[in-house]
Amino acid sequence: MELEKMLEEKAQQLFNGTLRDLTDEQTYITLLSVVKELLADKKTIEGERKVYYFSAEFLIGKLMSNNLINLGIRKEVKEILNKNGKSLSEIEEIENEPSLGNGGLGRLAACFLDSIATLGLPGDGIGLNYHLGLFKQEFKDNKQYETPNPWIGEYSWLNKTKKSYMVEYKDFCLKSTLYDIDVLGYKGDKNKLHLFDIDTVDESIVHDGIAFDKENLLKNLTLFLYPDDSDEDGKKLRVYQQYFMVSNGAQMILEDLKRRKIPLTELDKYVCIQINDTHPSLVIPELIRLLMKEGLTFKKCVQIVSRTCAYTNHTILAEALEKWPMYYLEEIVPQLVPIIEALDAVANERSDNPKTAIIDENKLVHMASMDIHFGFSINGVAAIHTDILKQSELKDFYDLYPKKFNNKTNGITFRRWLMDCDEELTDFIDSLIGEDYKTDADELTKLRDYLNDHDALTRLLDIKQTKKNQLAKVLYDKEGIKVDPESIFDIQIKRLHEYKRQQMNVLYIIYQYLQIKAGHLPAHPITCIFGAKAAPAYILAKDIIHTILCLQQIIDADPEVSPYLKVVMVTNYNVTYAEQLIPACDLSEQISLASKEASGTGNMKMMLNGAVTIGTDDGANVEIHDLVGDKNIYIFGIDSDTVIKHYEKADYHPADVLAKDPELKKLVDFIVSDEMVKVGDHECLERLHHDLCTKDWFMALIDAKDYIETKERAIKDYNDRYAWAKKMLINISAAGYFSSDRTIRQYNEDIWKLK
Ligand code: CJB
Repeated sequence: MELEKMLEEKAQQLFNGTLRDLTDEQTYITLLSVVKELLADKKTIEGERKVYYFSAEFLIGKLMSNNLINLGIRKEVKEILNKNGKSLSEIEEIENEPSLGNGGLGRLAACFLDSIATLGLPGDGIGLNYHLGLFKQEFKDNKQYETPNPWIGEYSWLNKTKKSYMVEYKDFCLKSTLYDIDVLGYKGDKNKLHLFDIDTVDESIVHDGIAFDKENLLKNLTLFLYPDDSDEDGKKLRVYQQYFMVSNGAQMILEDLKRRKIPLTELDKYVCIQINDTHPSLVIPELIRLLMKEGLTFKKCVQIVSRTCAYTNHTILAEALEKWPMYYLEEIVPQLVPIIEALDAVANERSDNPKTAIIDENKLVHMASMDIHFGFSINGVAAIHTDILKQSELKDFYDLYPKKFNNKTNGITFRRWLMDCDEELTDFIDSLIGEDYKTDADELTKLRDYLNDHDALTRLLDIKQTKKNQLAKVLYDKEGIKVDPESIFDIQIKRLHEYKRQQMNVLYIIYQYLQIKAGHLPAHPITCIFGAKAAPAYILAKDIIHTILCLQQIIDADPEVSPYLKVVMVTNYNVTYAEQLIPACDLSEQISLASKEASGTGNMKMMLNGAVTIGTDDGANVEIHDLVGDKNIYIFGIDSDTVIKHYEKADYHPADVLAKDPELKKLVDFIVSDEMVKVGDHECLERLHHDLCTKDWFMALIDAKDYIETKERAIKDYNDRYAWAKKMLINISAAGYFSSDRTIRQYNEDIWKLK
């Protein structure tokens, strides 16, 4: 049936009216149910062998626009709505953003699902249906507060299925309910995202922000993503969640094999499980347990499961490599304990190196170690990250299993991160090189032909200006903040973490503020935009947010400074915000301490949207640097080998740096100046100041001077608009490598081997 007729009929059926009469909310519901029907009619991707992507996070973002693009009907829907007095973008505002992820790891999983389906590969996601997901961020008195983020509501993309499994814990069983979300490939067929849940979750137990009774599992199991783990109950809740996810997933996979009459001994021929970081690692002992229940020997099960599971490592930060005390497992899932002990024994037979043991001398179970011994592939997420895994972080494992290690540099889906978020740029690229790049991203290199085309460069600058104007309006509407759209938009958006060094950006802002106060104006006015959530129990991260918000207030109130420098910390940064910020970015801040950012994917998104990067040679920045060349990126800072040596020798002391550099000391001391203390909380500011002066674990002070100088150079260069436009075009033209379609092709060729 014709689309318009479908929408009218649905409007009639649901609201007894015509499209024209409906409110925006009714229009959204009408469109949602029509699109869900269109998705339901789509073919499921079939194949003998299938990948299951197990992940604690799927940061999928709003789905309407993406589904319309992948169905190939966005323009048509827009026109139909316009004809009826409505705007698609206003209708899309109605949709709640699913709150199923935190950062790059979760967004990567979402990009991967899009690319897997787009390439026509059979592959589903397996995760949990968190009712409140990650908290919602609010600011009060220049501080972050957390509140619940309910997103499901009466109408959503979730489809309740009839599938249900019993998950056994020590003292009780939980019955799951499975919800599915259709994942449609671009102009293709569909896969599914499976989200497990329980029916008894009770959102009303949450009080005073996001506090809740951590022991009441029937009510809290799937309430939050990453429930506060600063106490023991919180840590155990995470284990309950992880086991719930993997046991359901494993049972579903085995049930499917049985339905297809495939002997379970052939699991590895038909199924590949990609373990996204260590949160789903319990799938290994759980699968072994389930197979043993079917009568297979332990030895046989280990062999099958080891050929089925592959592990992706996303970080070298020790705190993120999970280690669970054995007694938690004894208390929660005792049925896995003998299996994990037996796996540890196998690992110890293979190597007597205590560093590769699964259970250490403190009876901690190292999840990553289990993945590496009993997975057939271990990958890092950018070239430098994989090298660091091989050469230092996981060296003992690499020596044991050199062939298992491989690199898969991350990628992003161009459907969301170009076609959806920047229609103007997409149309412009279409007009220059056609549309083939949408399925073959390497085609973007053809843009290089326009490097000396004055009209094309002018148009590129115009589009960036349009996106900046749009963002300025969003910031005004949402935050009540006025920014100058002619200023440079310098953007750092990512989880708040010391290794990402938002605090170093703070030092730049202080530098610029003091310069302006001293009468030295910047080469161009600059707006420094941040978006970041701090984990609720991460005190220093919250102190950094506090410092940024205090600076924002001081600068705003200072008419001498505010025409030239502006600081904006957006509230509740999420995927939807990212879609508005990224196309408007001039200067992309990727300033982690070299060696610490496994890859980064925001760096790729901004590059694709014509931003120029200022960054360290870290993560995927290294590959961006290689692709665009020295002149089209601003690289600064010490390199990863130097960083690693500092850690080995423990010879970095911030006090030494400050003693040698009084100018830098002035910047650091400003954090606790009278001006700051007047608007801020002395304790928070003092804590950050003290940390920087005495610890500075991520070496912000080593790189600060180079960073400031490099940023000043970038700002100066920005004034030569055509030279800058060339840098922009080179960045866009080189971004094809970072399509997640490329990444997924590589996963498939080297690891999954699906047809
Ligand atoms: N990452 O977002 C997270 N959460 C974690 O717990 C560990 C790592 C990020 O994963 C991304 C996807 O691979 C990387 O690009 C990013 O560098 C890393 O921090």
